Amino acid sequence: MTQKILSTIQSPDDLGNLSLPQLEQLADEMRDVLCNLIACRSAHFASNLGVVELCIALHDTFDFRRDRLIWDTGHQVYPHKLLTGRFSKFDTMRTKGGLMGYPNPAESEYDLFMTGHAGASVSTALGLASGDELLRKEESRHSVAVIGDGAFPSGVVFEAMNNARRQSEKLLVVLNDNQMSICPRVGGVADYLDRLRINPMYTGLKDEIANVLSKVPLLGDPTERFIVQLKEAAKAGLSGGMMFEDMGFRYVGPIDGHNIGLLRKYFKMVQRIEGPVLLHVVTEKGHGFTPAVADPVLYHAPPQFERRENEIVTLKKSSSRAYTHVASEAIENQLRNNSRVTVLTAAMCQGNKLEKIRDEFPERFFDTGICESHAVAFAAGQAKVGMRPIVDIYSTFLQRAYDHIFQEVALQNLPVTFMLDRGGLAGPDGPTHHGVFDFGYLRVFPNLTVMAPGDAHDLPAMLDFSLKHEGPCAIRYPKAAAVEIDREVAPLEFGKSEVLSWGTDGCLIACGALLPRCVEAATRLRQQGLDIGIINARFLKPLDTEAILRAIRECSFVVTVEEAALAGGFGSAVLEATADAGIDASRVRRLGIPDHYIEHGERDELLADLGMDAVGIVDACKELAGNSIRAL
Ligand SMILES: Cc1ncc(C[n+]2csc(CCOP(=O)(O)OP(=O)(O)O)c2C)c(N)n1
Repeated sequence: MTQKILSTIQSPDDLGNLSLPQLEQLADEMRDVLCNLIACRSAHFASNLGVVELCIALHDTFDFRRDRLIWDTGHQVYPHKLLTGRFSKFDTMRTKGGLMGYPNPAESEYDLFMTGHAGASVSTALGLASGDELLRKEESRHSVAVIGDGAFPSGVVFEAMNNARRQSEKLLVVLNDNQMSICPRVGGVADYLDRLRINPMYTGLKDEIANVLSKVPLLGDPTERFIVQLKEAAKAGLSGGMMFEDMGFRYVGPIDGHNIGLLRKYFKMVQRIEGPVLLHVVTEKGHGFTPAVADPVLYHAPPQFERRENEIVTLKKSSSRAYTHVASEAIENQLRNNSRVTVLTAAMCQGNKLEKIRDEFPERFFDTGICESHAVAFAAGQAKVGMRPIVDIYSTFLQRAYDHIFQEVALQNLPVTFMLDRGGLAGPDGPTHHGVFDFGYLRVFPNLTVMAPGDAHDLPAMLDFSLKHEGPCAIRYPKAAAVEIDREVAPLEFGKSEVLSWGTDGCLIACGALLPRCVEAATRLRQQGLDIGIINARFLKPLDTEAILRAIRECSFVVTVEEAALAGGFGSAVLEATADAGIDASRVRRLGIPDHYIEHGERDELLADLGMDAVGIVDACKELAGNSIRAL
């Protein structure tokens, strides 16, 4: 398909020149571009297909250079990028230096916040509206949050709604209800939305509606009439949404989110309503591409696929086994062998590879929805009465639950196991998803044991250890292929590292899955005449000070290697221990994530840029070896 219309759209201003059929044609062209992208590389897909018409209608009605728009989470922002001047760069999506897969203010004035975590849109939209109102710009601006039904039950959304009535006149929350999170949505709010869908306004029990609405005179301003109609329908119990109405929102909908004409009409109407409005829009995840509609879970962010017409696709799955697989198999074993073990995910059943576990152990599997804070506090409750909960949450999303890790778990010394997937650089998702702060944020809590497997052998042993340990534990591993280092694996011992070898010239101490790169670097250095030892730290907390300080005392230099922020991370812990022991730390070099946000790109590319691949580790060692030779 040629993008005859899309290629003429430089900005949303150009939409105003198009007729409704042309806008519909534009929607088809945008879908085609989305399909072409996924045929090149893995990216978010079904959610984007679902919001094409919604996006067109929003940009056609509002002026988001003046009005404010926040796409919650931001994974469904591709159509928005297509309409806001980024079509020509679209094929660079999610590649290093190219477009980001999430909103990015550096790319466009239409992207206000860089986002990637779910749930904050209503708060930020409310803050924008409140700020605009306080600054009293001469024209009033609208603030719009578009939020999916998966993100909607996040606690923070209700915190925002609880405050909306008092704080803004011009807030529109568009609830994009496609009945899916990544997996089917869960919980009481989901049931409530299902009930709203059977409301006569949506199902078209026109007689009933017409009967009530016929009381409203047909004369006068259409918006006024619309508002009176809404009130009449509410009085007659037909409009639904009373939960939102009771919270101070005018509830409108549900309406068909694939009908551009209807969407525009409703947007124009709600623009004129004073006070916060919740517009309930029903869409289909994957709309317009049959395989994605049939399997929206797989097509949420599918692997690259080959496209043949609209029906037949071949997915190019990666063959390598990832740490996530190793973790889910280890969890499954524990569930099988210990009836006290439970597992919790916060809406990431698919990402955490827990589907088999969900189906086999439904009573001990808990999907809380995108509610990480609740998941952690809930696990604490289970642990208190004698269960052994495993909280399986991506490193970056666990940040949401920080206070509960502290108060409900660590402070109580409860035996909760945290499995932090995607610890380290998350690749093409970029800065919102890199799990690089966890070493720093976990290390500060008394009682909490923090481990990072050096390779795939370590991970099941760490889980086993944690489930026998009387206190909370965290195990952190990356989004990467699960490499196994060929060695005689030392049994896991509390607070003990594994010394792979002692070297006479220097020592590499890895905390986590960059260990294989250290092994590779040491091999290369040996070929160049340097004898470098390797330590697999295994424990970030408690730190194996005995082995680590011995290395610092005995070797000409030590390099610590971690895929985590240097600030507060493993290397910091080593330097603290060195200073506490009164040892000179000047020959310790730390490799890790520097004090800035890391862009998106393939993990290997990013590691190479940061000097954290085997080449970078070799270079660091050679430089230090040169320095120490000169110092003699
Ligand atoms: C705090 C947080 N937890 C988990 C995720 C992972 N995640 C990304 S999209 C998504 C599903 C969102 O569902 P919904 O809001 O309904 O949007 P849809 O994809 O259905 O359009 C999840 C769980 C996240 N981005 N942020």
